[in-house]
Amino acid sequence: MAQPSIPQPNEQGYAGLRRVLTYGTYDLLHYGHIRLLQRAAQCGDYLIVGLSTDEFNAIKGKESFYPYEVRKEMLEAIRYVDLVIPEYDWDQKPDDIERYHVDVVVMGSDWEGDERFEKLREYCDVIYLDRTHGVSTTDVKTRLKGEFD
Ligand code: C2G
Repeated sequence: MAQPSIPQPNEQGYAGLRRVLTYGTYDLLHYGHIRLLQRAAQCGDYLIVGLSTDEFNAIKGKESFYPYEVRKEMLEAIRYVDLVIPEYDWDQKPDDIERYHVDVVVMGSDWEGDERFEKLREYCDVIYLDRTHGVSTTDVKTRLKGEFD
């Protein structure tokens, strides 16, 4: 698969263009997702989202309502998102950081302290943003199921 184009270095190199990377399933988009993406975008100048593939979701024990291509289309329509790449396993993050010259990985606070992200401090900054309370894809599914049963 051809790699999506990413900003090339200007005469100052990559100076001044702070790249942010985050990961997630982003199924049934809700305001918790949007608020995370909005704040992640404020951590730099260019926001990349590593979107979990359907196959990786199965590894994570998740089954999304929308398939990858639909979730990707929806994320790409969000003003805060500059690029969406596939997340297909837990171990690709250092390669992503190098390939896209990432300066900071940002995740919601439910991931705070998780070794899979703490180990990335070897490559770039890692920031956890407060998770938005009161909303989750699971809750939305459960409440909708209850209303239509
Ligand atoms: N999030 C949030 N507030 C919520 C729900 C989610 O801030 N109410 C954040 C999560 O912390 C995460 C992002 O939104 O940073 C995406 O959440 P999910 O789609 O649930 O992604 P997740 O299952 O956490 O997958 O390799 C990492 C995984 O792919 C992360």
